[in-house]
Amino acid sequence: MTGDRVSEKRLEYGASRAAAQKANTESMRIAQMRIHSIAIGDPPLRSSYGLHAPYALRTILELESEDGVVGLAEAHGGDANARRFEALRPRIIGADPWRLCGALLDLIEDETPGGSAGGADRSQTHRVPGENSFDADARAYSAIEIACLDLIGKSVGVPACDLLGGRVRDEVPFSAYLFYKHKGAGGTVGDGREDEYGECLTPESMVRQTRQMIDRYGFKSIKLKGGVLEPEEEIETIRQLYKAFGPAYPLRIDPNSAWTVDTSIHVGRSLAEELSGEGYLEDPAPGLDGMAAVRRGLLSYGVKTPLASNVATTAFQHLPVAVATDAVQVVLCDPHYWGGVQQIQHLSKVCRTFGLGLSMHSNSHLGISLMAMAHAAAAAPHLTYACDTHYPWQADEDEVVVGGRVPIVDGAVRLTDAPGLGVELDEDRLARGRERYARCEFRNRDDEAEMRKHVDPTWKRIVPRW
Ligand code: GKR
Ligand code: MG
Repeated sequence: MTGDRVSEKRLEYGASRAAAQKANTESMRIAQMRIHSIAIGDPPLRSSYGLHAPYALRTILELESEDGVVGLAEAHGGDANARRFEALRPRIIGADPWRLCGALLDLIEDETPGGSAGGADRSQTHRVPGENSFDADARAYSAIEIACLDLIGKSVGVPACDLLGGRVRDEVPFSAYLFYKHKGAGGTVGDGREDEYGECLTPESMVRQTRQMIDRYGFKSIKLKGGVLEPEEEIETIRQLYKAFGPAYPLRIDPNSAWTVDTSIHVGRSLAEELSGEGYLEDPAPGLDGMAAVRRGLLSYGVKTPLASNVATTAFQHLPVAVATDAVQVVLCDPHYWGGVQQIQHLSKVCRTFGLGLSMHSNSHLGISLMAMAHAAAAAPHLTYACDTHYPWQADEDEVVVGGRVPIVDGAVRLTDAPGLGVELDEDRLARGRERYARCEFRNRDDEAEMRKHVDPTWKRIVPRW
């Protein structure tokens, strides 16, 4: 082809592409955004942050195209998160969902020195540093990306994970997520909800909790939320779990920075065998410095248990130091605050490049989040551990998707050919979630305050405590 023919062809191609895009964008403008603040029952689970309130808060986001297709996402809850979405409304309405994430990239990519993309170290608190912080932006971006993928997937009849190059697995494994807990099932106080697991504050009751969860969901690995009892009692809990389930069921323990470097090394040494194989020690001590010191200490005793993190490592910006100091060997990603599904794909590649493992973090959530997590995991080539999920702690009566709870079978969520995330919103269930939100007193998560109300009026979060 001569030079002229080539440019003609380019022009033709450009013209037809532009026409196709015009047709697409005409039918694919976002016409409506609905933000629903809901409350869901949550049992009195303990962690080093304190105590879960009887309700966990979530935001359900709906993006509807002009032709009536609705994309869904589930995000952190409470008034501040809802306001963040509201503030973004002018950038969302009228936008093309195929292009929206590109147009909003500034929410996750201000990486200039002193720029907003810091990603909070969550050693000290769960709370987002500020409504207009990078964390708040990254959370909002994540949900918008997921809702766009759902909307696009439902428009073209393709599952969300397959829009992004194609799934690398059909089944996404999750682990049994164990918590020390008080008696109670959460939800409306005194409404007689069944407390499936009962009080669990001893090693023996934790073995029982694990058995119940594994019997019901078929999980093949186990994570214990620690940082609640004296370290020796938590060591004993892991030992009993190992006796009952190991080594076939890999074990992890996560005290959310409750231990000093010395205590972390002591626990790591004491549990070297129990946490071996596909186990890990998650966020034992605060900060990347603390984690690096724990790693050095453990290696000096020949203990190679990997250190995992979703507290000291919450954003890409943490990775250079985490890698250079060997503070973290397994990153727990989370599509809810790492920037959605595509950022998890990028993270997966980065982790592989630097020889890090990849797992997934969770917080109290419903089925839309579970499906977003499953699609993110399915689209991430290098995912080396079963993901966390709080889903077993939530009740069917709080679920908002059509048909009720998403099944976890043999410890895994199975991805089908259903378009988008593969779930639809049930309007009645959603309305009940909104009512619960209107009725309940909570507007943000404050586990420390709950601890003072229900367990110990003098309780304060001390990091590290032991
Ligand atoms: O639900 O109490 C909890 C957990 O402690 C959660 O908030 C953490 O963010 O599961 C999380 C973790 O792995 O650190
Ligand atoms: Mg963790």
